[in-house]
Amino acid sequence: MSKVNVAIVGATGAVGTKILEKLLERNFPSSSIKLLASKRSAGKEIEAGGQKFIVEETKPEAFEGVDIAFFSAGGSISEKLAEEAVKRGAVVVDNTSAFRMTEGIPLVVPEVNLDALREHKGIIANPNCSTIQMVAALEPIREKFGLKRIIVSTYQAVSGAGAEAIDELATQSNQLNERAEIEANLLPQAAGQKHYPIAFNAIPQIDAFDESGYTLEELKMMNETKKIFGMPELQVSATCVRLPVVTGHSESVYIELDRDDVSVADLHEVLRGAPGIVLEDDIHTQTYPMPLFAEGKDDVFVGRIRKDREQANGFHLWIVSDNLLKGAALNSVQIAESLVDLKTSIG
Ligand code: NAP
Ligand code: 3JM
Repeated sequence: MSKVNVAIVGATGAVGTKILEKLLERNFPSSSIKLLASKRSAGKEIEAGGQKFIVEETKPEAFEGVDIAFFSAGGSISEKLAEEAVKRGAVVVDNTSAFRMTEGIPLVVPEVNLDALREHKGIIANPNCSTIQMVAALEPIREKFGLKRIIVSTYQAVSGAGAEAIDELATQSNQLNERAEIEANLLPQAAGQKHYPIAFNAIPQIDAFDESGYTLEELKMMNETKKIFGMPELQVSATCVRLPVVTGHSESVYIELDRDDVSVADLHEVLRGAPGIVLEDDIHTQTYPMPLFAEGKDDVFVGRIRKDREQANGFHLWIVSDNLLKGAALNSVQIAESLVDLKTSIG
């Protein structure tokens, strides 16, 4: 397969827009790119990389002749249309949570488990944004020293909740500046019973609650991490929090290794030079990752690495990445690039 026909479902959204940008920026070998969204956007013109694209409505017939279809329009759209795309010969790279935990569907972060791609039967799942940056940063450590346990707290940006959530933060910030009443219509969850302001706040709920008391976002991180690492026995617990940051998720991660003879310098050594990872860890120069500076960058940034003072095999890390890039669009495009390279069963 040399050149491929591509479709992006959800092309007008926060993630879809970045998928198109990344395809063009990385010279993805496409012979055509079809932009798909809801009926509301049909006919809309989008300009990117000096080219003009016209958005079409997402219908089963739109996938005729498509080789690779990126889906990022929500789980229900993927559930309804991904199989329709596969039926017409496309390989689907799905950005939603619809198929991530389905047995037989690979859940891929290329730096971690590229080989899983070979097993695909038409659909490949892209993990949750918070999962991707965490497993990408932990993989070099896991590979060298073994991993027993992860406890993570996230500090997630509003762009992870879509284009409307970015607008809501901007509107509320203006309302606060003007001493006007703050209107909250979307977060933590559009379909939820209550909405809270995100401006100057921290909301400890992302997605709906499960009976167990965890949120679905937390369960995604816990379950997806075990699947990607192929370690059902790994102990993982997550707390996911939304912050008034536009783009860039941050994570405070506590890990326990298989060994208790590892030093901070050892972790620095394995992370330095690891693919897609940038070590920013020097307290003497106040060097550590921050979301404002990760925005627009492809890498996962790691810093504030400390050995736990009581637990010999315990370490604390601070991991930051652009949630729309490595957390979503870039990882999807890297999956598609690997598909082309591996010349798997498409085209
Ligand atoms: P967004 O900014 O709200 O965009 C939603 C996109 O879906 C828009 O293009 C929208 O088109 C389209 N859409 C809505 N209803 C549709 C329909 N009935 N048929 C076809 N397209 C429809 O959201 P986002 O942040 O880009 O996220 C989109 C999805 O990607 C999320 O729901 C989530 O499942 C997934 N996501 C994944 C990751 C990740 O993998 N790490 C991260 C964030 C999001 P219109 O403009 O026409 O409404
Ligand atoms: C990130 O409406 C939906 O199905 C989308 C919910 C959503 C997801 C998801 O569950 O697919 C919003 C933002 C994600 C994600 O990546 O898991």
